[in-house]
Amino acid sequence: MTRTSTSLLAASLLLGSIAGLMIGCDSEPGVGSPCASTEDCGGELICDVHDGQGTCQHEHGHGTHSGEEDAEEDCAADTRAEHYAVGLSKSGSLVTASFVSADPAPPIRGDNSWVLSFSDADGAALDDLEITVTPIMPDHGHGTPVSAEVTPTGVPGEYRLDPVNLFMAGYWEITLDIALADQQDSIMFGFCVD
Ligand SMILES: [Cu+2]
Repeated sequence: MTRTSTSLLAASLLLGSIAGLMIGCDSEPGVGSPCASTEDCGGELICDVHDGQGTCQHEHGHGTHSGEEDAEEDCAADTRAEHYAVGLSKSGSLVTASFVSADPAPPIRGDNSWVLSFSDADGAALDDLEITVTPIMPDHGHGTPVSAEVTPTGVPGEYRLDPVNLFMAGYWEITLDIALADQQDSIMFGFCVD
């Protein structure tokens, strides 16, 4: 092998592992990264595909797909999940976020488009927010490779989050990290999708 091809190979290996680290969780590169088949996932991970979107996962309850109905039943009874309604709101230390709409409603497995209204403790609409949306499945230890775009709707304090990608049936926690001026807040909604 020539020197050039060796360093090219090293560079591509390095790039590959960086990409894996960026997508996966910090301790286990690979978990949550997109895949077409199990060969794309290293080690003991399997490629878990739902609705044409696959991510590398540890073999968990529904990894074989045979236990999927059980997972749904468990999830419907999950006391952590909120019941979606227009006006459903959660407050952090500074900010309150309320649902203006969800499309579809209630949230489903797959892509969701949400509009939320953000206000301060006095109920005043908050603009110029920087909002990061992070959906995870706490019981499976993974997120989604699809990131939601956040755009102001034009109505004061209102932002559209789209797509909120909840690609697997079960319980999801969607965390909104909010930066306003020099302060930070965080709000979490939990939903069960099937
Ligand atoms: Cu999962």
